[in-house]
Amino acid sequence: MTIKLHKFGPAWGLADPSPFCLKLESFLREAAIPFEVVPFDRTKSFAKSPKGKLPFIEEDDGSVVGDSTLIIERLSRIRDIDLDRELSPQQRAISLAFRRMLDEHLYWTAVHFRWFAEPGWSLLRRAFFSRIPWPARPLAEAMLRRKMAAALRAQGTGRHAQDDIGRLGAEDIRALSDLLGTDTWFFGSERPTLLDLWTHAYVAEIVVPPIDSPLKQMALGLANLTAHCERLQARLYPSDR
Ligand SMILES: N[C@@H](CCC(=O)N[C@@H](CS)C(=O)NCC(=O)O)C(=O)O
Repeated sequence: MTIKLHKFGPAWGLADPSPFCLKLESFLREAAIPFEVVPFDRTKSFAKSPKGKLPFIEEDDGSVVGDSTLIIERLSRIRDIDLDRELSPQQRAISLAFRRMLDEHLYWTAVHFRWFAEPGWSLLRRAFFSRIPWPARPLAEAMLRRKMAAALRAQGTGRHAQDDIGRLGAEDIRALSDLLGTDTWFFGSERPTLLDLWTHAYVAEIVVPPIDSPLKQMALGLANLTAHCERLQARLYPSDR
């Protein structure tokens, strides 16, 4: 029962440059679900994905499932896994609200600082587009950037001034730190909960890549959050260190 995981692949010292791919892989590792990674193929991976995005998985029976959250929900249900089993209904509700904040709000502020601010864009460009041969490279860059700008604008973040985007994202990061407090894992749990996996994915994607931003400055100033990120990285990705 080995799952095939379609993701982008290692970048910037992390298992993946996408927080969605990273949190799904963390879930598979934490829940000890066997998986193999299917190498990213620029021409095939998105076409094969049911939602046109990464990550997605293929199961033994041929099912192809997209969306990190829906995949985690499905695997948890089918395999009777509950990483939040120690949490009260109130803690589960808070966890859900925070996870949605990360997926639907913090993510977009981070997208801005990777794609539309410096030094993010220059670094992202070098990391992800340099292998595309000339003259396809500038076309691919322009096309993808246009697509990201449209998505960011439709979501709303793309309509804000950069200072506001930085402040809004930094507020989310501070809220994570405040909620974590002095606990090892959120809510004083004995082991990582879903919110721990989400938080690691987003904080690592902000702190580890060599991209400076107000989000990174905020995260680096919060010792409990950076320690939490390193703790989860050491637990689930020991050989990547
Ligand atoms: N809700 C999805 C979001 C996945 C997502 O947005 N993935 C991005 C990479 S971070 C992607 O594949 N983008 C390609 C595109 O939009 O064409 C999930 O949780 O898996």
